[in-house]
Amino acid sequence: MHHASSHFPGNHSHDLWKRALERIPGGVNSPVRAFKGVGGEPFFVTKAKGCAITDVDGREYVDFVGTWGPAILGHAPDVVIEAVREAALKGTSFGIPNPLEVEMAETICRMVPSVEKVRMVNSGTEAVMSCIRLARGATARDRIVKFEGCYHGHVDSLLVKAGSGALTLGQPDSAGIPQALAELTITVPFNDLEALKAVFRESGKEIAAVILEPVPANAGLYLPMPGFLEGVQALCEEHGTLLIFDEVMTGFRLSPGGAQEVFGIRPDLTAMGKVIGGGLPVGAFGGRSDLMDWLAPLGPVYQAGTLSGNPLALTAGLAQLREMERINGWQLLEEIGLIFEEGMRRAIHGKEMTFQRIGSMFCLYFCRGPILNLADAKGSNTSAFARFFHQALDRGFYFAPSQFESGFLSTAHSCGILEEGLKALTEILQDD
Ligand code: KE4
Repeated sequence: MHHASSHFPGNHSHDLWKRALERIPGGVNSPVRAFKGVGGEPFFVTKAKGCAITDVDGREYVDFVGTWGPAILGHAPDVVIEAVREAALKGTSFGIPNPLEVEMAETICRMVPSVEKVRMVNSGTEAVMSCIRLARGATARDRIVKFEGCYHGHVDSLLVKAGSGALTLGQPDSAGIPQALAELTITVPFNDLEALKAVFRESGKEIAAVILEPVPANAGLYLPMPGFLEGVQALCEEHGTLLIFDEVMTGFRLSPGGAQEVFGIRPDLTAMGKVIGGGLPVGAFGGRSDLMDWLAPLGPVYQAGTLSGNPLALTAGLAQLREMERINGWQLLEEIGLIFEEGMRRAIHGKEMTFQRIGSMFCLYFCRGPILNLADAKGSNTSAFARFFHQALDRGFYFAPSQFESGFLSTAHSCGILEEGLKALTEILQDD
């Protein structure tokens, strides 16, 4: 395995890594950062601006991850930094209603029509966890259906993998998840309406909700086949089951209204995050008023959070959303995405590789496509991916350190930067 040249003497990342391993499990605060998927040691970043990130040794990289989604305008956009700097002078947290909470709620409901009421939380996981509890409370049903390959944060009920067959009860996908809980979650392959129909035939009246990433971006990136999302929605409606879209990554990125606007589907509940925090800790969940009114203090479904609606996080998120609207960032992202896609398709022409993209989200798989579900994605040659990752990194281009993640473009990825990146990637891929 080719390892990044992170071992040259006086390499501060290496020193930090050794210390991190002493005091932080696996040296990281989130597993994907540990480079387990690509080998080698992670580098430590001290600064990020636009599409550039700088490590502790002063090396600069072009960032194709963008902190997994929030950096839609690139890192540290001036409008966000200025707004946060000003807001910080007025305090960082009140724990008392503040005007920004009203503004953010109105903004989200304006941009995402299916969301009539919304509650702020502090991470995507918390947003999804709250949707699950709300769906179970409002329907008085316990079962949940999810799709293989979709990741919804580290929610107990959703760290569950398919049992031996799609219809069998879920198996925990992590230690610490009680079997009794895992069994309430049924997992079926994405893009497989027949499997979902079978689950509904078997357990329809017990299913509180079906949750999915409308565009799965945690197993690389693959897309719903035509009619799939509509089929899922019809089955939910037929059985009184709620439809939850996890748009933590796609929300406010694929369009102002997220994937649900692109595909014309109105889910009952939506989990959101990332972009609306401008890089600060934020999540949100929302949907039909009659469902959201089940939440405390109005209704019997409890949900709370000390830092929910935090003024700094909402300042950053509102500044980012406003700027995206001012420059019509979504149009720009599509233009940037097209340039990148054309270049990537030329670079991989005739090779055992597949490039998939929607808007500013993409994945380069090291196997033949199309990739339509997790089983297809698992066919990728992960050693080839790891070699590509390190060759790109050595040339100053940072991609997600795992084949099973999505890449992200931002409005800061100028034509010049893209050309440089595509030139380097073409050289790397020619050598293979
Ligand atoms: P957080 O709890 O990490 O804020 O959000 C969880 C989550 C929920 N739903 C979707 C669709 C998500 O993609 C995520 C988190 N995304 C990962 C990227 N694969 C975050 C990166 C990480 O885990 O460090």
